[in-house]
Amino acid sequence: MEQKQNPKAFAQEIRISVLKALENLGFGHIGGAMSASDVIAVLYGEVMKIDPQKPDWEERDYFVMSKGHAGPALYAALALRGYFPLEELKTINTNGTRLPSHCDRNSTPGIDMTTGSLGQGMSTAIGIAHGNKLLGKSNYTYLLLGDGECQEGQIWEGALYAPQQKLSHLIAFIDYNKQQLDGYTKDICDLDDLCQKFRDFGWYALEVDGHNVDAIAHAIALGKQQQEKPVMILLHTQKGKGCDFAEGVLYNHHMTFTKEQCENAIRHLQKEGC
Ligand SMILES: Cc1ncc(C[n+]2csc(CCOP(=O)(O)OP(=O)(O)O)c2C)c(N)n1
Repeated sequence: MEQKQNPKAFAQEIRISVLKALENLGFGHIGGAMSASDVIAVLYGEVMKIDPQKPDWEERDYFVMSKGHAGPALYAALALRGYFPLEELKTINTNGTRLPSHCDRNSTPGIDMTTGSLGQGMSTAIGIAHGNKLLGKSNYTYLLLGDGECQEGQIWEGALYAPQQKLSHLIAFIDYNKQQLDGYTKDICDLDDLCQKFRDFGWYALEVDGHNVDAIAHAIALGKQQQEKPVMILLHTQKGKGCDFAEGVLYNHHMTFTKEQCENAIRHLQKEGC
């Protein structure tokens, strides 16, 4: 088992590594990678029971990145933790790579589930959590959903099923950045009070500032205290957070950018520090 990382500094490293990785390509899913960097940093920096030397260790905690297009942020965290060399990040989304644009458990050390078709990660994470429960194991399954993704019907089948099975070792997050591929979620199919909706379905649900690493860690700790219900932590985030050419931009889901934009954004993140 390896050492823990300061999650605030780790989140900035993840953002910087994503930009360095995509710099040569000149395009990528910047918005949703940046909004998810803080929760990934908390999980892979201090919360999850993992061993980068043994990605398939059966006693590990599992992570399902259901919004699979944010793969680059997860790859950055995995590389920084030592699952594979940092230089490999530069191969993202190129021929022959182990790092396809969307997560693939058969390609990448440390990726627990193949994702990209939105909605499916809810079901697969429930399957992992339920399987581990049936085996009498105490490891946790973590799941990250997008808010636009929550417009998928499959999410709500899972929302019904997980409380029925008392999957208390399933801890889910929604990256509630209020944007999806082509606009604001409220204009396309409004999600309204998602926290209350999950409570009504029988989850232990709470909401926090998704860029406050201490608040995220505290919410996870609260979730772990209860033994009966699956946990849903709604993360209020900003799409593109921390990347100056993406933050506050409406169409920042999949963007093209220049090397100069990347370098400036990296400098900005480095100046911001932690
Ligand atoms: C089933 C399915 N329908 C459509 C898409 C195309 N798609 C990819 S990302 C995306 C928007 C997702 O928005 P959200 O879940 O809010 O992600 P985030 O903003 O956090 O990146 C869409 C529609 C898909 N991948 N899967």
